[in-house]
Amino acid sequence: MADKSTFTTDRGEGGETHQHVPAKGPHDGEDHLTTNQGIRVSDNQNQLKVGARGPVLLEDFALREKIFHFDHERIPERIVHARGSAAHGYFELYESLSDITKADIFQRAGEKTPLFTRFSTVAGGAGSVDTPRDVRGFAVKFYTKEGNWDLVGNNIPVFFIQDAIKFPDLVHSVKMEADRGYPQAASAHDTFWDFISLMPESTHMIMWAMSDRTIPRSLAMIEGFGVHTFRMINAEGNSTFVKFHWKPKLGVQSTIWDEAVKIAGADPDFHRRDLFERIDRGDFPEWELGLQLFDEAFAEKFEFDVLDPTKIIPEEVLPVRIVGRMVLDRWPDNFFAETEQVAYCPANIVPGLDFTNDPLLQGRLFSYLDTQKSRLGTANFHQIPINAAKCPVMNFQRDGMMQMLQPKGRANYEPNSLNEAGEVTGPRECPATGFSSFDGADSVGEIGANKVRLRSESFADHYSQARLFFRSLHEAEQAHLASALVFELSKVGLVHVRTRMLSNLVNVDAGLAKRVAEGLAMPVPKASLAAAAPRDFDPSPALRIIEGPRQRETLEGRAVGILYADGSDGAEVAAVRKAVEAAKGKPVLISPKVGGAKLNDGTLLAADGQLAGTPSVIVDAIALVLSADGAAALAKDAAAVQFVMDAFGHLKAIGASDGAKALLSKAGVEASDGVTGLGKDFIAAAGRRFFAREPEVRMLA
Ligand code: HDD
Repeated sequence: MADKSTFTTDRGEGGETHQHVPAKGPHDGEDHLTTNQGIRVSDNQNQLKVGARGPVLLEDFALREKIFHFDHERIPERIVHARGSAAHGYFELYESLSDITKADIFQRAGEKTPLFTRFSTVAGGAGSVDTPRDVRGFAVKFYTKEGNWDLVGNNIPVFFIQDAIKFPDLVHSVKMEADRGYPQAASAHDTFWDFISLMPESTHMIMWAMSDRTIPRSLAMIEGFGVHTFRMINAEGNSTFVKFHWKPKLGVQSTIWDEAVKIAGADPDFHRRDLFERIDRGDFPEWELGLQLFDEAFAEKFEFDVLDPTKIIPEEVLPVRIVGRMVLDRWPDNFFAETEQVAYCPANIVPGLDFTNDPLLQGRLFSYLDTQKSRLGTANFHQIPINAAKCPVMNFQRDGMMQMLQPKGRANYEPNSLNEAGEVTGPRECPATGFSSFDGADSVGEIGANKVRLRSESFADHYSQARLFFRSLHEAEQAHLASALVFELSKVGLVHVRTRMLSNLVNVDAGLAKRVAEGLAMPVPKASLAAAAPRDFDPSPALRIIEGPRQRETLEGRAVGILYADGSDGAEVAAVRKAVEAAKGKPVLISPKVGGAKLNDGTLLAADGQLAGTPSVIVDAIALVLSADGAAALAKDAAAVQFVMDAFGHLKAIGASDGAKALLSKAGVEASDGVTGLGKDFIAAAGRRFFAREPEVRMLA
């Protein structure tokens, strides 16, 4: 077979000859293009035709195989959490927990366990934007020496519903509406609020969903929660209850709603890109693993049922014990092979951990295994490298579609006596080291003797913790939450749904209900019937972001946009850039043209982004390093004016050179906290948002 790197195609018209030269490659080495059957491909540019202008031949197997494979490239997207981004990393244990659990991953301080973590939105499809108002999935697959442990949580510690049987209804209501096929990735529509207003148990989760938690600044700045109460079992077989927490090293930070909406347009992949770039530049995202550990006596006296997934245990009541950290330090080689094919399942746990009877968790234990078969097409999905355990896997499960293993020998059942001595061949069960379930012998594990379709009375209080959450927030966050409710309910056409939702809100907080009703220009209805009267608890500062224990006002891990143009002072640009880097921030150079601008010292400084394509919503603070002429020119450019106006409206620090005045005044920037020169005070301000400015720039509920 001729190995042609250059060939000629006779176009057949006027004797004209068309030369096609494929890009140079290692054609004489080992890297030959082949079909999936290993046949070398001679031409990957032209299909086999009867003459240059003739029909295609069916015998072109290279063409047919390639198109056939392409036609089947997509697999069903996840029914929820379809949009996600993931990375590899490790878990490092700080201290041995051998007194509490026998799980191998928690035995030896300093030991690292590889893991793969996927973050996701819930409602939107795989191609939807990264920044809708939505819960974020936080799923971690630990490849432990005793098999895979999946901690499949969210960035919110509670859930919408108490029984798994309601999950399909919840998801149907939030996804695009059945008849019209919209809206995509948005809860602000009739069916969602219709369902929610009829499900009082969702009220606590709704408070979180309407709070700033659902519009995070970065995936590296969200908390994670295992939600359910689990058990840890030690070598003696004793059980300790546990709730899992992930605490981000960079602190918890959110965007402003108007900002999140604009980011969706500016960069639909905002969170994915951000995660990729952090890892790419070596700023590895990091979280600490925290545990809330408690015993039966605590569970007995706690005001709520620890099996109820719509309830938290406030950190002030039961502190979070930090036991290790997770570092994400490697982006997947291939998005599809890893991020798309990874199959999490809450039922994947290891000896030393156990479930509780939380009815939502119990339902999840079925759902995930089932969905993987549907998505990945075969019961052998566990053999895909990203899902494969990194410890020996031995059993007699056999065959099935896409079987990748070739087990040897005659034994495919157990017990057997197939070897010459008449003994069992192959792996055996092990009562001592195998996974065993806690015997349930405590008041939390107790199982009623009758088959019933009942919700426990102890799950009946739907409002007290919703109230606790709302009242624990900073006043700016309360205003955001109230405004989010107004925004969402304003998109609800069915007036009776809005009214019913307001009735539920009266049970949460009369002031909140009044603010939302005023925002909708509707009367406040009577409180809806509550199964249990709401109670008052001491606020939990750990629940607030602003001025809470997880807020970090720092430039570390944050970005500063430096806007410059022709005539800008080169020394000033350099100084701001250096100061941002010294504060562990990321400078982003922005100028009207990506090739750069000519500074006053005559040098051409290339930009990271073109002004029109790099709005201020993608950075945390802005520095305007402009000459008077430069600012006057930019004052006539909508992108520049919007750049500054948005930074001000999104409560960011603005540092400006003396020359920048014309642009500041065109953008309506007034003297305000956080509007500074370019010196130290700017760097000090740049890691913060100025919430006190908000009433000047936005009407909130
Ligand atoms: Fe779920 C995916 C988290 C309740 C059924 N869920 C999924 C993912 C996360 C969660 C993070 C994405 C995993 C990934 O990145 O691939 N889900 C939760 C949390 C819940 C919860 C924290 C409540 C505490 N989920 C829940 C219930 C059911 C499901 C009650 C069904 C009874 N979830 C699924 C699923 C998904 C899923 C349909 C879709 C894709 C997948 O599993 O692999 O099985």
